[in-house]
Amino acid sequence: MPFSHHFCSNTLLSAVQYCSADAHEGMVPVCSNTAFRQTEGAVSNPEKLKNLYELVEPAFKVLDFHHPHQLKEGLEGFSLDLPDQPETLEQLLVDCRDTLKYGVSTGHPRFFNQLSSGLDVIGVAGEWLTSTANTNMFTYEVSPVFLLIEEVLLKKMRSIVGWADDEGDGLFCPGGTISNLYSILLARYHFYPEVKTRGMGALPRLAMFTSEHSHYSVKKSAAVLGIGTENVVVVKCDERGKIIPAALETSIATAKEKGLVPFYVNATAGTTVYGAFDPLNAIADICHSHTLWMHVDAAWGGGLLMSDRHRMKLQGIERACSVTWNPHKMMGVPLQCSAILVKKRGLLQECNKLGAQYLFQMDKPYDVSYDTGDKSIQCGRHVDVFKLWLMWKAKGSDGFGSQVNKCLENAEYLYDQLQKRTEFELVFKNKPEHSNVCFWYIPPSLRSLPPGSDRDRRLHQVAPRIKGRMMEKGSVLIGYQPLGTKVNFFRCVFSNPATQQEDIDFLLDEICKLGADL
Ligand code: ABU
Repeated sequence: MPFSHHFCSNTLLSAVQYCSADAHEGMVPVCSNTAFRQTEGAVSNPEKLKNLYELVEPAFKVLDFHHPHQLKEGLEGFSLDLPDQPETLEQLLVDCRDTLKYGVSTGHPRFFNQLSSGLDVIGVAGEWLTSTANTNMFTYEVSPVFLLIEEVLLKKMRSIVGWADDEGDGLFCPGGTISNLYSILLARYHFYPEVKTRGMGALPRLAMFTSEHSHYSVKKSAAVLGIGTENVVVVKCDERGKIIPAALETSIATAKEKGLVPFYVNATAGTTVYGAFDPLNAIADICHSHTLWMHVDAAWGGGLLMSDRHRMKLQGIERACSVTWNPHKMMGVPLQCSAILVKKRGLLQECNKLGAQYLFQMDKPYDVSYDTGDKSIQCGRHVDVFKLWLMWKAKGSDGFGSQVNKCLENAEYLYDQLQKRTEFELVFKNKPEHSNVCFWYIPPSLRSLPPGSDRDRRLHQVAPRIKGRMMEKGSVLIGYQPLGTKVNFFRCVFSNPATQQEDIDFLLDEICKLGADL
């Protein structure tokens, strides 16, 4: 049997066995019951997967926290130091086990800390096969199947966004920040192709627009691309965190009056903290009337396009010139998996092409348009597509839709509980649109204080202190942050379909326990 066939059939089972092994008891290997059912028909040993499903019990810790100096000093036979002589296989297994043990189980159903979470066994198998193939996405010569898989995925994602079959282009790249950076790079090149050879000195002073709740990668990209963070105009949002279209209009007019040249607007579909969706159609109208590039950062919200119940929240995304969509967030694909989708075909290649002759020879014995590496700002590019493709095969589009629905149902359940319980206050009253739920825990000592600066000062300290205790105990993990005038509050996000309502009840009870004496 050819090696690749042998590998393919064994990889899924190996991943199952790997995840089932005692040595990896710190991992939660599967998704929800729904995901299990979606997965069941796709592998040759459903009995094993069933066992994995039964392992989804939050009986172990989310993390076993140690300070950096403790890990550096070494713990119970676990040392980070590099030896001169080879270690034994037994020691390597201990090293693997302890790396997971002292890390964080982001697949745990009580890990609510990050937008990317969960652990999908088919995704793990995909990552494993990818590493075994150990190849590079720059040419068809070395990645024939993966490049065609990328083409199939990008086409499918563009059609889900709502673009016509003959429109569009795209790339998978390392994370949402880089996807957003591509969007600005392409917008600038679209309006000013001379920038590629003559640089920013040949251009007028450009201005770009993004909301106060948008991701910091927009400003970071402006810095990287030589546009400058001062030329990123931050537009006001409403109470819910959505950009105010009239404020965008005013900002564009003000920038023009100051002699700046607007060229780009970033709209967000699913903001990082509030999970807000900007009004895409209103933004598209403004972009159309001023001839501006409209980008939609749907890194977080893009997953909702997979759900018939929720995709209307992104109405207007089809009018964008480019879209960022991270399947490693809401779709539960193992990190990293992020796409930049571009409506104008050929722009990526024109903008980034340099034609290195040692890679992109034009006289190769196949259709060299499949050598897509010159579209990228990287040379070497990791294969991020196979795990997504394999998961899509295993679940179908409907399976992803069910996962998304489950996560948003969890968010609604948490929202309902917070409304019922007097120990908590919601940061904004509206029902969640995405899976983000933002709230304060009010300890007994603060409950009778009147609103004002003294209460705010004390409340600001509550979330970080609870988080510290939570990390020491390791029972659950949730993030916090201040935002604008709001003092530190918890942000709970759901992207792991393994999370059940009892995990949400546990979270709230645990916060009450950990914070009762504050
Ligand atoms: N790129 C945004 C990730 C933020 C988060 O996971 O909380």
